[in-house]
Amino acid sequence: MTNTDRRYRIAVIPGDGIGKEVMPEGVRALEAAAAAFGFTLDLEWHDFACCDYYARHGQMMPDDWKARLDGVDALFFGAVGWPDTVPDHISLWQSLLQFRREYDQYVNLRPVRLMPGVPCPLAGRKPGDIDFWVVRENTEGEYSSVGGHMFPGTDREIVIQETVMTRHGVDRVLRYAFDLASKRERRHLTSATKSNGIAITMPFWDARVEAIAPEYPGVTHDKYHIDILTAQFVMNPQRFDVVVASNLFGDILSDLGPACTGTIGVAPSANINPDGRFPSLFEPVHGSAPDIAGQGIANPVGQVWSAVMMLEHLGEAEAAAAIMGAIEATLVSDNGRTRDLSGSASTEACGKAIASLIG
Ligand code: GGG
Repeated sequence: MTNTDRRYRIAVIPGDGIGKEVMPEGVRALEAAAAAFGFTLDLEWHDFACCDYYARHGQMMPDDWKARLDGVDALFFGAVGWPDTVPDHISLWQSLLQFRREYDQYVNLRPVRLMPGVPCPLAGRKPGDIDFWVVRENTEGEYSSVGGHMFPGTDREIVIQETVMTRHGVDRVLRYAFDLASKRERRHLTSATKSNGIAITMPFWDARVEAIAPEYPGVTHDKYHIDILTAQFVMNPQRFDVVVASNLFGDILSDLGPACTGTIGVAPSANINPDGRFPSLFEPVHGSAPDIAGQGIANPVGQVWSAVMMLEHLGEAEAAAAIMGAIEATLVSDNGRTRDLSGSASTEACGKAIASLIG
């Protein structure tokens, strides 16, 4: 979707905790790429969708947030959550989940790739051995917040929460995943299920996989129950190519995958509205990490790699590839690795090392 004038309006939303620390490094890489490849970024920084904003206003976002973001080409997001101030279910539901749902970002695309320079906790694996995508359904499923809480605080207390799966919602994310698999060398799709225990929604999900598979005759597919699938991620991650999953299962798998390849700190994600009607959102997989926030030691690679995914989405493929090359060079260098990768670089030093290699 390259704009003819190659000028992009980007909403920059650092969010909470280490989101505020890694975001400047994501922006540093973007600005270096814009200078080197001749496009213009109009970066609009926003202080909402974070718990500081909640402390001041009693809500995570202004009522007119959509008007403020009207016309942006993409959202570049950091992390959300500061449970000491705002319960997690409020901070997430009033920010990130609003963006995903209101902008119909029904695909959450998350790579799982063993990168050079990143020590793999699984013995004997080298870069190239593990390289697959998790496609997470992103607007319905288990994260639908349909249910009720009755008789709170009494011994008759009841809580009910429903999973919502629509044929429209399931089919479109499955087609996206099959389509992605059809463009890859191995052309294989794995679907996460739990149809033996979750006996209404998951058999429906499985049946939609079988209904759509014939549209993609070149793609092989299989199904795994989520429990054994998580075990296979640890034991045999090299067998996967594209993995499609419901909202909850995809959330879990896309943290587990990067953990199996060394660190969640490098993992990016794209929350995509594939039809382009609404802007897409790019963010690292990791959260706000209150345990290390404020120390300047967070790994900024997940944020910078999210910038790569954003530039690919905007049609700036050359610039995206240049940033990716800079990330890879930094990960194998002596001075650019952060502590989670057994290095000693600060967040800023790692970001500066990446930016210096772009161009
Ligand atoms: N940058 C990602 C982030 O802030 N994640 C917080 C979180 O809890 N996310 C849950 C989700 O992705 O659904």
